[in-house]
Amino acid sequence: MSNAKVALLTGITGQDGSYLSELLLDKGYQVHGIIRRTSTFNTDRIDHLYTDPHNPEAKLRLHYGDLTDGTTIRRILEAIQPVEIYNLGAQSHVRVSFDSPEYTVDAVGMGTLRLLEAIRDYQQRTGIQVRFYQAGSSEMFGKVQDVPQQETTPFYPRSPYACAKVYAHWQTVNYRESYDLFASNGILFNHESPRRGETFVTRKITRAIARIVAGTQDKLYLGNIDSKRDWGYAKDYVRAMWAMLQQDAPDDYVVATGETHEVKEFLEIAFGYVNLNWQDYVAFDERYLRPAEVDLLIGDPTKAETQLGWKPSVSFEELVHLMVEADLSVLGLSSPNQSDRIKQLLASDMALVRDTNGRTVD
Ligand code: NDP
Ligand code: GDR
Repeated sequence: MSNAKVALLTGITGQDGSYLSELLLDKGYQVHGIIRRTSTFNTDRIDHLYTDPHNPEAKLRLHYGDLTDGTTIRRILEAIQPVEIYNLGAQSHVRVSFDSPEYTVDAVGMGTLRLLEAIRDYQQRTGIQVRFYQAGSSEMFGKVQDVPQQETTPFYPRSPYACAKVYAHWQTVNYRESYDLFASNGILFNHESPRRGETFVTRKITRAIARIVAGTQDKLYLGNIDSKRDWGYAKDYVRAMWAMLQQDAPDDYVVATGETHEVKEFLEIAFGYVNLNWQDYVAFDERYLRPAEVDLLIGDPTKAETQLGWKPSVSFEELVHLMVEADLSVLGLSSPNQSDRIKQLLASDMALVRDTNGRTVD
């Protein structure tokens, strides 16, 4: 019988799920993930971590389930008896949440409640304390009431996704205060990586650049490029999630870089990295506008820095270069401006970037 700590992740197949799994496995955890049954494989981001489950030494195990299915969540919890649960699962695309609000709110809002209810019952019945991490978002600040945004800044959500995250945030606080659960909210600002979903603006841009350099794409259609985001590196941000659950007491933390940049600046640095001018390639398509936009996000990470000892390790420019370089390398290309630092970052990250060159994404 192994003495490894057991962690359960929802959203293990996503960007953050893959980095967090790597971190937890490195620390000696037994990691269990909930995956959705899909008609095609959706485990590309964690395939490099997976070993045959018949091997008793296997440290990563996967279970079919869904945040919209409370019975299965309860069953998995009872079966694996985790001491830490990271709730990363979500329909996480803000624009799509306007198209599918009911589903988004069910998975993001009610899904969190289902997990909290399962933990509450499990903890009361067994006396085993479970530590819970809720993946909150800077989108909850929406139409911002303070600049920069801190833990005390009031929320003003501007999408079905953000409304559901606010609900999940307050339920997490409510369960902490009502049932003595160790439940912490991360309020994470945008974080990106070579593993970022292909339809978020950063990856859409870097993937398009690789295709433009390869000669298979000539235009990139975008929506609002004036909005400003506080963008960090996802691999840095999962360290903060873990640190929150190692504290003496549960709490809520903003995780951000403290810098903000327009989408336009991202374009300029990304195209500049392959010696191209973005204005020659980017065109506007109103399809990518949102009914309500979040214009400016910039976080104040002081509390995470002082209490968790957390600091980002990758600058905005390095992040952009890394993402472009990763998408180029999938196509067998590289930038003439590649530095040793980017080579190093790429080597420690690239294992599983998908070759989506031929795939349709929007
Ligand atoms: P991704 O979109 O990359 O991953 C989402 C994950 O959730 C995937 O594993 C997906 O599974 C899973 N999922 C989707 N719907 C359900 C469902 N109904 N039941 C169970 N699982 C489901 O997100 P990220 O990794 O970028 O983000 C992780 C979490 O952090 C999300 O909750 C997101 O909202 C939040 N967040 C993200 C930020 C960011 O900048 N990345 C910032 C702040 C918060 P599948 O692979 O099958 O689709
Ligand atoms: P966001 O990320 O909405 O901040 O949510 P996204 O990359 O989708 O948008 C950032 C900004 O870029 C503008 N934009 C476009 N966005 C997309 N996706 N596609 C386009 O073509 C496009 N053109 C312009 C957007 O309008 C927006 O202003 C992300 C998600 O990961 C959430 O789950 C998470 O909670 C927040 O970050 C923090």
